[in-house]
Amino acid sequence: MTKTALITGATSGIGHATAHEFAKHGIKLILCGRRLERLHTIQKDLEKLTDVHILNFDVRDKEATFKAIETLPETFKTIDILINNAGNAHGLDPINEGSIDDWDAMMDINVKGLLYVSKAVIPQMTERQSGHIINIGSSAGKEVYPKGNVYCGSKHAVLAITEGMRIDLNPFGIKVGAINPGLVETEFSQVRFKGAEIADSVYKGFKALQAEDVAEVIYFVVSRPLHVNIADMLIFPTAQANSVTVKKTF
Ligand code: NDP
Ligand code: 8X3
Repeated sequence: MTKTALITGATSGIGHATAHEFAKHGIKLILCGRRLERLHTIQKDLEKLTDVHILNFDVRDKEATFKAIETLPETFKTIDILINNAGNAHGLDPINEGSIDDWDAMMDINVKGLLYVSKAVIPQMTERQSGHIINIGSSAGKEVYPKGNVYCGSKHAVLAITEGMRIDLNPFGIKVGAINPGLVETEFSQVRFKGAEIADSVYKGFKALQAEDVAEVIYFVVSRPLHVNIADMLIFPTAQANSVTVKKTF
């Protein structure tokens, strides 16, 4: 039977690549993001491969999140796979110098946004006693690095919430897991450094993970047999050993 996946943060990076990977395998898509024009362009592109519906909302907006998911058309109402991917780092500052706006953005998007979307989708999964939730965590959810403070906190929270979801949704036969990448070359650093020049240097001197590398792993995870749940996965580029150890050519 054709499955339907809802992917947050599908306008760019890992979410966009995952949409493409799923479309190649005929999975129906509900693609979410704030940048409507991009959603339209991606929809047009992927509709050559599968059915695509777009939802334009900010995951920080509780009401908009619930409304978007409640008003899905009948043919997209049954969500088999939820990919909680929307998120970013905002800033890289020691805790004594960090911006409260950046902290709000990371906690509101990476943690609370993930919870809002999950709250809107989980009831139909518990009712059907089936479903698969994948939360995109990070290596930053496994170890804290200098100046990573609140971003690392938000991703540690994602991992704790993932474990909690897996326990609480266990009686319903719902799969829950986290995929935790290291350095992935996406718009992530542009957002983190607000377009400043330093963003261009983050992936220089080594081969970072590409969004497609992570997307292939996500498809592998969702395509396992019913009795197999990949609960947690840490993926680094070969050049990276942990958050602060990266073998560069200069
Ligand atoms: P991108 O910046 O390329 O993509 C982020 C996506 O999140 C965009 O599609 C963006 O869409 C969406 N998004 C951001 N804020 C909101 C919001 N308020 N409401 C709705 N959607 C939002 O980064 P990545 O693809 O790299 O990041 C995806 C996930 O992977 C994030 O959770 C990130 O923390 C995680 N990650 C990234 C790593 C990396 O090195 N790149 C490593 C480990 C984890 P739009 O702006 O259109 O709303
Ligand atoms: C993104 C990876 O190391 O930039 O989650 O925090 S890192």
